[in-house]
Amino acid sequence: MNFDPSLIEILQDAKSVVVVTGSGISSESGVPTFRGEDGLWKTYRAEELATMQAFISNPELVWEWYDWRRGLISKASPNPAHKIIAEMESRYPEFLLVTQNVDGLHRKAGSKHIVEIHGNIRLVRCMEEGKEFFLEENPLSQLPPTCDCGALLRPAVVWFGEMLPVEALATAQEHIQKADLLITVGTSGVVYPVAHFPMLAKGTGARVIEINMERTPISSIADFTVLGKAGEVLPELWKASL
Ligand code: BJW
Repeated sequence: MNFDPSLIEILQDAKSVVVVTGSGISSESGVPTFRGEDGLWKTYRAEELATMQAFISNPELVWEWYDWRRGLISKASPNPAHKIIAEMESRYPEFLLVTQNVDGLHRKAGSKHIVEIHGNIRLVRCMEEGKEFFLEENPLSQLPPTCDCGALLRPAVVWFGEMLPVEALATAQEHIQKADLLITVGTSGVVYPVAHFPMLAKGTGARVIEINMERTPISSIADFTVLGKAGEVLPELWKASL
């Protein structure tokens, strides 16, 4: 792969870096994305399942979707893109990974400075008591699963119309405001508030690099958009910048 020399310079000169990832980074690990060809489960779109309204009207259906995804995720391994991002931590004095993914693959790859801004699919929350804990049973023997107290359990993830975890959002925003480089990888850039992060970074003078298979709304403000598979582009880009 041939890269523009100024793109490589940006990677070499950066001191404070934020990487924002979306489901596209895990597609090469066998985890489906939300939109596009991959994004349908049965006849449902993510927007129809990832809501409290959907859960209240049909918890079994929503849990069936999560149980299916939990199964895929439990068998998935990090790909070269996850591994390069884990390596990035030790190169930059300031580094934060903000992932919208709930699959835990970044942690499996070794990332430590990470914010899982939409939660984690292995975690569940009691609808009555609010307590959260890891539910490792896979597949689940009972759909929908219930808490010891008898109440319904829900996946501890962020659905449409719900607030993102306050601390996670604040950490992400603080790092973005002092970053000199923000890199997005495998996100369509349509789901807020994360979709606003590249603009926030531009507003405080940072450079923005996008890696995606296709152009997205982020492309119009990015300094560079590199089209291709994250698992192929990131290792090449990283090697070229060493
Ligand atoms: C590759 C590749 C490869 C493929 N290599 N690339 C305006 C301002 C602010 C808010 C809103 C607004 N308008 C509407 C809202 C509300 C809403 C929203 O954003 N809606 C939009 C759809 C318009 N946002 C919310 O409700 C959020 N909360 C909120 O704003 O709270 C405040 C509030 C409260 C009450 C009322 C109003 C405001 C919460 C959003 C929660 C999103 N949750 C989900 C599910 C998480 C749990 C789960 O996993 O089940 O998060 S939905 C889904 O979308 C998931 C993802 O994290 C998220 C983003 O998707 P992502 O990761 O970008 O995936 P895709 O599929 O869209 O894209 C994949 C990309 O990868 C593609 O571009 C491919 O090309 C690429 N790709 N393979 C590189 N190999």
